[in-house]
This record gives sequence, structure tokens and C-alpha cells, in this order.
Amino acid sequence: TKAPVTVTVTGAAGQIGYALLFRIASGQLIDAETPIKLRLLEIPQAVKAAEGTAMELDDCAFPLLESIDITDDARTAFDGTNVALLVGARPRAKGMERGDLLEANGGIFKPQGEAINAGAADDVRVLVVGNPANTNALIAQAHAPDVPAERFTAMTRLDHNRAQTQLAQKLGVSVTDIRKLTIWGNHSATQYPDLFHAEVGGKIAAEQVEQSWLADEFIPTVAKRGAAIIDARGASSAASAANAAIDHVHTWVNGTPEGDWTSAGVVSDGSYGVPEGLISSFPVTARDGKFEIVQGLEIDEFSRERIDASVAELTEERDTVRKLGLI
Ligand code: NAX
Repeated sequence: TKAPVTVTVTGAAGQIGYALLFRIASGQLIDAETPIKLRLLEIPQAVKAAEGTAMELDDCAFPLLESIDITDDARTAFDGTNVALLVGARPRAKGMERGDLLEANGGIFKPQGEAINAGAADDVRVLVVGNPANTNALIAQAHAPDVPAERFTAMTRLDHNRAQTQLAQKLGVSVTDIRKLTIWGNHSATQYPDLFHAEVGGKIAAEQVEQSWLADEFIPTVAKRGAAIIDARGASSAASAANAAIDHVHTWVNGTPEGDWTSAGVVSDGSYGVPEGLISSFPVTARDGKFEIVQGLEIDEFSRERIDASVAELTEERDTVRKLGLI
């Protein structure tokens, strides 16, 4: 058998945590041979609920699950961790301005970045799910100077998966027929799902749909899917978000298939005019355990405008957290 991997999940008692932990423990995060040591981080009021989830994990008798530790202390939670899934965040309360939201989350992601810096394993990989995910990831990364910046990522895989199914349903094909889809920018309503590089049956997807569908239905449906789920379920996406987190880490560790890529929020190296250092979603391949931004794509005017708009929002968020002294 392989060496165990320590996985820390924050917000473990929340709804995404509940959908995520069982899949990690059953061997879907890395592979079906790697034993898992779980660390659950919660706020003190939610530790008891996390203990309840841990009881259920015990009751599954998962062969790969070696241990479960529950704590409300970030240093303990991230000590020696290999994979950190930062799910717990401060939700936007009624009437809260964006600055207030960023500030409240800074209070969570700054100490978590510091704790990762202090104690995580050398190979630590961090995925931020908690919103605003890109900027929360930026805050954590800024406080972990000893960890390579590329190890901090933000989740746009749910948006990617949503786009995949919308396109597959439109064209009456299987999701497995779709390649090279990209979500650009921020995990927010400004995100840009790009069909101009996506391929279906080896041909460009944008050429197989009406321009009006692409601009007026596809893009807003993908970008506003989170709100549509809340409207229908009375609660935000949970199992699909957990599924995307599993996909993100599984791809990061195991790689993308030849001739395809995925989407992830990664630290910009300046590619495609995205300011260096921002954590923005790009088309990425994964090889040898590393994400790499796909280079050399031609960006037409339609795409340029939309990428720029989403990146402008990310720049604003960064400027706000800078002013607040959070990075
Ligand atoms: P819940 O409110 O059900 O759970 C959040 C949990 O985090 C709670 O149990 C809370 O006690 C805990 N928590 C709060 N502060 C903490 C801290 N400092 N340390 C540890 N735990 C802490 O939310 P849930 O539905 O699970 O969503 C979690 C986050 O994911 C939210 O920020 C949500 O906006 C975000 N999402 C991100 C998505 C993405 O694609 N990137 C999609 C789904 C989801 O909306």
C-alpha cells in the first residue's frame, strides 16, 4: 500500500463538508490505494457537529480511513498536512458590503495561511472553496511565504463542470465528448466560460451553437447557476461543490488526459494579460503533480472583453484587501 496522505478540511461541519468527507474517506480524492488521515477544522460552536460527522465516518468502516482528528485550532489542523481544503468561510450577511465581506474572510484566511506556512508538509496543496474563493486564496497565499505560491489554488471546477453539462445538453452529446473548455477569471457572476477553444467531436464548440445561445443563455446560465440552485433547493450547491473539489485535487495529483485541459484558479504569471500574482481561473493542464497554464491561445475580441471584466473585478478585490492590510 501507499504512504498515507493527511487531508485537512475546514468548515467540516458545513453542508459541503458533509458531502465531501465521505468521498475523501472512500478513496476518491487521490486514488483507491492511498490511506487517508483526516483533520477537521471547525469553529468551537461547530466542533460537536463535526464530531457527529466523524461518528458517521467511523460507521462507514472505510478501509482507507486511518484516523480522524477534530480541532478548532488552525495550527493543529494544518500540522503536517498534504492537502488542505479550505471550505469554511464567512458568508455574506444581508446588507454587507464587499469590503466587509473581504475583511471578515481575511480574519479567517490570514491565520490559516500562517498556520499552513508554519506546519504543513513540504508538498502541501491548498484548494480554497470558501467564497470569495479567489481572493481568499490570495490572502492565505500572501501569509505563507515559505510555500511555493503555485500550491495555492481556488475552485472554478464547479463552474467548469456546469458549463460542460450545459453544452453537452445543448448539443445532445455526452460530457465525455467535450474537450478544452475553459472558465476564465473570478469564481463570481463575472466569470467567463469560453467555448471558442472548446472542442466537441474535434470541432470548435462555439461554431456548433448559435451566437445568441452562447451569449444570452449559456454564459449567464453557467455564471448564475449558483443562484438558480439556491432558488430551487432553498440551499446553496453542496454535493456538486464537493464533487468539484474532489475533481480539482484528483486532477492536480493524477494529471489531465492528453489533448485536454481543465479550469482552476491559479496564481497568474502574467499570461493573457492577467496581472501577475492574481489568483485567476485559467485553462490548465496538470502533469507530474503541477498545474500549468495553457499557453498561446488566441483570444478574440468577444472573449477579451469578458476576461478583462472578470480580471478587473479580481484586481479590485486585491486592491481592497491590500487597503485593509490583509495582504
Ligand atoms: P456552511 O455554512 O454549510 O458551512 C460552512 C462551515 O464553515 C460552517 O460549519 C462553519 O462553522 C465553518 N467555519 C466558519 N468559519 C470557520 C473557520 N474560521 N474555520 C473553520 N471552519 C469555519 O457552508 P457551505 O455550504 O458548506 O459552503 C462553504 C463555502 O463554500 C461558502 O463560502 C460558499 O460560498 C462556498 N462555495 C464555493 C463554491 C465554489 O465553486 N468555489 C461553490 C459552492 C459554495 O457556494
